[in-house]
Amino acid sequence: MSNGSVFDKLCSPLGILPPVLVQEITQRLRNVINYQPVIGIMGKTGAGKSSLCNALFRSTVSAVSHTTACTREPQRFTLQAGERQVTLIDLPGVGESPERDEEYQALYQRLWPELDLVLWLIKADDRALTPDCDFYFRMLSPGAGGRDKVLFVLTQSDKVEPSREWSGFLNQPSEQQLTHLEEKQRAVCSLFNHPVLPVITVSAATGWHLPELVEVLFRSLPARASSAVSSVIRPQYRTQKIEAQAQQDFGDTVSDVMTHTLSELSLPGAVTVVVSTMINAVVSVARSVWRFFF
Ligand SMILES: Nc1nc2c(ncn2[C@@H]2O[C@H](COP(=O)(O)OP(=O)(O)OP(=O)(O)O)[C@@H](O)[C@H]2O)c(=O)[nH]1
Ligand SMILES: [Mg+2]
Repeated sequence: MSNGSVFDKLCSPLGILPPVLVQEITQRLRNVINYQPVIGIMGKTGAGKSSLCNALFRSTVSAVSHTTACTREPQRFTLQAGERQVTLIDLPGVGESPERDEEYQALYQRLWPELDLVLWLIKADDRALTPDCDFYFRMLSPGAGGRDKVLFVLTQSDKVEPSREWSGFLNQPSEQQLTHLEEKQRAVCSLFNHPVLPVITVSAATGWHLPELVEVLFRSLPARASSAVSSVIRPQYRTQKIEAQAQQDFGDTVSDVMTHTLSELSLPGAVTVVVSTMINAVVSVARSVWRFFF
């Protein structure tokens, strides 16, 4: 079956509505399917941004904006899987120089609303967290929102002291390393004033804890974004659990979009029952055909 005929199937319960409304809802459903999530990757230079992205996502990463003219411009990359696309934005600048901080902060404040989620990377053995902290608190003032989309990731965990104790055979930290990692996690929690999302420890080079990071990533993404992201994640991390989450989110988004569109019409009570039955029918088809689109 082609994507077009699957889409027609998805829209078939809409037949009871007036054509103008069918057209409106059909367009909004197309937008839900074609939604292009944007994920920001923040962190000092050398934190491991590129390495983590290469470890998590399918390798079809292509730069869409070049920084030849202006190194201050964040770089955008498009991840493509079939018709689905996700944009990654490399957000440099943390700790680069105090003079440039303000400029970056203003730039990122403008960019922030566009982002679905931000992975904020900190090297697990980095002792100088002040630049990250200053940047975070200056850019994201309390009450202004935006902190809820930051997912802190402690990277390069295999390098944490005593680094020679990392077990290559078991691909895991020693007890001593684990203790240091847990201390670092607690320190980050407290320094960043208890972030909304959990602080995750990973090693992109060895793959340690990447499945855990992917799980948290999918729990943290807004519902509209998880399906497209599931298309561009490396196949070994696209587990049944991740698929189930994305599928659920897709149904929820379809339901929200339809409910929102129809609520604008202030329909009479008797019609509302018919309409909500129809919404349930579309949502049920949406979940069952999810795999065709993603
Ligand atoms: N041992 C180890 N090395 C890592 C890991 N992740 C990254 N590295 C190394 O750390 C260095 C910096 O990694 P990058 O991924 O280039 O860091 P980046 O944040 O993209 O750096 P910029 O592009 O300069 O901002 C490279 O030499 C990587 O090979 C890891 O999990 N373990
Ligand atoms: Mg890089």
